[in-house]
Amino acid sequence: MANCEFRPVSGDKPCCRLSRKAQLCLGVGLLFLTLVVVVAVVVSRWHQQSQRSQWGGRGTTDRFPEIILERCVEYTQTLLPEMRHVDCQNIWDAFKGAFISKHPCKITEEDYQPLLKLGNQTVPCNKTLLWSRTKHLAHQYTEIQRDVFTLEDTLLGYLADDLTWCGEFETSEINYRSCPDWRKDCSSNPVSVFWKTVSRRFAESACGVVHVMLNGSCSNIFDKKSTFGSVEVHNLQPEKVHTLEAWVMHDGRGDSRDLCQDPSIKELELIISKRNITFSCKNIYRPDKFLQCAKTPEDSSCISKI
Ligand code: DVN
Repeated sequence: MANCEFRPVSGDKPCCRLSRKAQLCLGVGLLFLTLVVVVAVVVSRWHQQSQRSQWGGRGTTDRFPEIILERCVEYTQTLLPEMRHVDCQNIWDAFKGAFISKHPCKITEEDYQPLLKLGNQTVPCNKTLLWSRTKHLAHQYTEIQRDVFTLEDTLLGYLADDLTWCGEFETSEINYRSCPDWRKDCSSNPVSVFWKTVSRRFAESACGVVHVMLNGSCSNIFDKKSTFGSVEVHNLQPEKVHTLEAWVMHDGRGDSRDLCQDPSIKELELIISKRNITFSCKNIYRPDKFLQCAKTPEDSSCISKI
């Protein structure tokens, strides 16, 4: 039986045989080279990752998931018990689903529809307060006048007020390092789209006399580019809202001008009138007294002109 051991055909030089030492060196060299390549890939991926998530705005608020859940329980169980039917875990899941694993500059109002459905809430007629550049004062007012609602006094506005959040495309991570800024990066970011979506719904569901608190100290008291001016004004429903009344808040230092004659207020009046909604305007010359009279309306000084 022919010997099957491989023997080179005559004239073929046997392949060179490396010494044991050379083989060891070659093995170590290959191992080292492999390691260098792996490290290079990991560092490059990390660098891309860190570069990609360097947005111009602050990152997601620390403890964002926990804050949403805590606020939801507080609102539905304590602040407004008629909302106690709401399942806060479902609310969080819907909120998360709106932005997790999605590119934070490609968020749509559709992404928030499941959350809006779960957080649907009816504000009584004549009890909606809109605002622009007067957030603190508006909330001081509704803190006293508990039957009047700003958006932040409804469940969804209460959950998200003053928070920031965003995710990253194709990862389930929340980005706590940075989020897109609506001016520097993109307007279709999770926070801006949220406020635009809930503001639209808030205006659409308003009825009766709607009030808006405006800042008389601003150069343009009514700003068409603000959320109030670009979203809410255009989503009030004339079939349900018969009057929009503007409260122009003075700085309280004795300015006696009639700021309802301001050109920007006249612009607001024209937009609202064209939408078949009656427009009225009041100067609130003394915001401090305005709040005091909300607290103690029976006070004799509250019957006089504010
Ligand atoms: O009527 C209220 C409320 O109901 C809600 O719908 O929005 C109205 C108030 O928004 P506004 O008219 O824009 O009033 P402000 O005071 O100009 O802005 C309120 C806040 O929203 C500010 O903190 C804005 O951020 P800023 O200017 O301080 O960096 C913020 N904001 C406005 N437009 C935004 C935005 N935040 C994120 N994305 C946007 N597109």
